Amino acid sequence: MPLVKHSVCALDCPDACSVLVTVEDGRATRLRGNPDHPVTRGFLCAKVARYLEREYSPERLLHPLRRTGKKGEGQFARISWDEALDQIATRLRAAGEEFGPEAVLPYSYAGTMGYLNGQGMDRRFFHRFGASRLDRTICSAAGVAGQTLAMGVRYSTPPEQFRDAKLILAWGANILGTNVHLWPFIVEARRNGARFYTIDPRLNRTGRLSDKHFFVNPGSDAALAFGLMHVIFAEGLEDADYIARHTDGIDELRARVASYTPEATERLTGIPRHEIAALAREYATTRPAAIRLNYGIQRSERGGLAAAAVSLLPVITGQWRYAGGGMQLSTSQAFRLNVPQLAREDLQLRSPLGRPARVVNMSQLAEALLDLEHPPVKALVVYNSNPAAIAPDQNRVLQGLAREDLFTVVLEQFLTDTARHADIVLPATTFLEHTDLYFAYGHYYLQLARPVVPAPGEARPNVEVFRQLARRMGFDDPCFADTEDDMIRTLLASEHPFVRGITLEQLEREHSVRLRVGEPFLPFAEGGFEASGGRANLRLPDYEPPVESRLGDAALRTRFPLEMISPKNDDSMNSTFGNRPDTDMQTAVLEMHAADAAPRGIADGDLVRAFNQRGATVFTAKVNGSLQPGVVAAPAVRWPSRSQHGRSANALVAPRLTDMGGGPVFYSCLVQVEKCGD
Ligand SMILES: Nc1nc2c(c(=O)[nH]1)N[C@H]1C(S)=C(S)[C@@H](COP(=O)(O)OP(=O)(O)OC[C@H]3O[C@@H](n4cnc5c(=O)[nH]c(N)nc54)[C@H](O)[C@@H]3O)O[C@H]1N2
Ligand SMILES: Nc1nc2c(c(=O)[nH]1)N[C@H]1C(S)=C(S)[C@@H](COP(=O)(O)OP(=O)(O)OC[C@H]3O[C@@H](n4cnc5c(=O)[nH]c(N)nc54)[C@H](O)[C@@H]3O)O[C@H]1N2
Ligand code: SF4
Ligand SMILES: [Mo]
Repeated sequence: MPLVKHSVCALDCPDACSVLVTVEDGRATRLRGNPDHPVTRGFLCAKVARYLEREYSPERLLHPLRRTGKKGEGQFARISWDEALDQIATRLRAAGEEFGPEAVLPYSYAGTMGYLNGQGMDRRFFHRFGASRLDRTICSAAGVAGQTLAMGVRYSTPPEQFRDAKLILAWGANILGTNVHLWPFIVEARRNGARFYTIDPRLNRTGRLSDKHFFVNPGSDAALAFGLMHVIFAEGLEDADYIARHTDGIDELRARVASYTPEATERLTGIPRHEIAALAREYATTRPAAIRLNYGIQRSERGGLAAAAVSLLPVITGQWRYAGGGMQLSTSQAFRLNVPQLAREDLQLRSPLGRPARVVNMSQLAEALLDLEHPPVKALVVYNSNPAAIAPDQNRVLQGLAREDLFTVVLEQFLTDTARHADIVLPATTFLEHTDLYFAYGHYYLQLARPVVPAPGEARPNVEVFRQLARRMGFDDPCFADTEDDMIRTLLASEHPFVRGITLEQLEREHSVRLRVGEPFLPFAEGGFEASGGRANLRLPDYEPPVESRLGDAALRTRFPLEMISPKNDDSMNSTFGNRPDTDMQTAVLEMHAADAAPRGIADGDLVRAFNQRGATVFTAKVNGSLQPGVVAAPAVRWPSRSQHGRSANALVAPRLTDMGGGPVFYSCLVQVEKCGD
């Protein structure tokens, strides 16, 4: 008899879907979206509907491996778990003894969004060891910093409330591609008369279905937000009462945006002046209006300011007063669980360092591996991430990973390019095979998942690997013996009103539990900001075009005149499905405008080389109307080894950091493009 079991999609996606798994004779045979979940609503995205191909792929890693060939070659021999863990413990201990514990660097991101396997036993282990601390900036750091500057606290409009909006702006947000479970609420709103606009340098699937698309120059969103505010103030369309009661610095904001006339804003953003004025009026006078801001806007040099400036629009217009108004960037901050106790930062004081270790920014992995000296990074432990594909400045990252004196351990499900550089590869379980508790960044439901199928071969959860390593290192703190359930109870031991009273037993029964945020959730209807003495902070720095942009460094632009963005691929999850044959270079297209293709002798379907001072990548040209002249778009992340030239888009991306938060600048990247020789 087939059984239907509950799970949760663990991929790095705002939707955190509730999944129903059909299991027959211990094997999963079908995945579908839970029809009873208020956000999943019975469907999964196309990429995860096919997840069982990945689960049962013949390419899954099943046993620990030791490298036998050169780094990157992919030659390995099978070893036992005991041998693997002994060797890792010996090498980490040796690196710590010779260079100090900070010579060990963990590198992880969101391969799984589970708390336990993503930020649980691993954190405890590295804190107790005294390893360098990783600043996990690769995705959202600039946006977090910008929003915090403006609002102090980052609560968001719940997805369900978008159905009540009369105007929806998708701003740097490819909803159909990366957040598809918001879409049904937008459809419902439109059925009730709402208008839906997109603001993006690229006309993607979402833009094609919008009522109006605004092509914005990459990295100029802060200028656009200032330009909209200019019109709103000039025409007296602001909510003066809300501003007076809940904000600080209105005079400074008025002064800041005074020069952002529609004409000036058109020069900076590329959006015609009359459209800027019309959008400002419509946004300020339509109630409620909701903004779906996504992290696409903050992967540029001015990304922090962009997030801060856009965040002030619903504030100065009082849109937060209404259900169906406000803004959503991320809902994650409302998950006020006891994360400090899960991660046990206090263990750093018991490490040989006796103090918090140095911090290494994950967006500058190349610098960390090639330039750090006191101490150098001598051992790297990678899990839930594939830096060879996803990190900026790929050539230098690969050079760092190839260092013969670097001891690298990779916990993985597949032999990624990063794993190919490992000395020891450890086979990891998938979300269908281990217990975890999940937050979300696109809704307000906390979810529990138990294993629904057995792990194949000798694959183990990250939690278990770090528990075993702790034992081998002789860490006798009782927390290293915690079970998964102990860790979940630790997380739930929080007195915050959003989570107080949620128990493991309730999660076991209900699988998905809404945070106690109220329904509707109106986080700022009566103020409640935490930026400037309990108010929103309207004092923002001025905008400047990114160095790598059409209005940036003129000398650089003469050599590399095109702005390259590399937004998310609809068919993948970052590099996670990079082993699928259909994510190879056939689909690695460089989209460009005919006005840029023609003078270079490039026709649709030609092989082209995009290059700059950092590297080169080969793509198939796709000449279409998705971009304005001067902008080209590559797929976000492919495995370099699966690329025609051995490099993917990140070989072109600078190691420069964003204006706030120390994030990467994936979408501020000047390149030249030429046709490949015959
Ligand atoms: N299918 C799929 N889904 C995913 C992912 C994936 O790889 N594939 N990745 C997941 C992850 S890690 C994340 S963080 C989220 C991200 O979700 P999104 O933020 O929606 O995705 P991005 O592609 O990063 O950026 C969104 C849009 O921003 C646009 N953009 C680029 N530069 C600018 C700019 O300067 N201004 C403006 N206004 N727009 C700009 C891009 O063209 C893109 O359409 O998606 C998650 N979901
Ligand atoms: N050019 C460009 N680069 C980008 C972006 C872009 O838009 N453009 N987007 C950036 C963004 S927003 C992000 S978030 C990063 C994403 O960067 P990463 O977080 O590194 O994302 P993935 O490439 O999906 O790699 C996750 C890996 O974790 C593994 N994994 C999954 N579950 C588990 C588990 O339980 N245990 C272990 N041990 N491993 C597991 C998967 O097999 C996969 O190889 O990429 C960034 N890079
Ligand atoms: S990737 Fe996102 S949309 Fe797809 S199943 Fe997972 S959570 Fe849902
Ligand atoms: Mo991300």
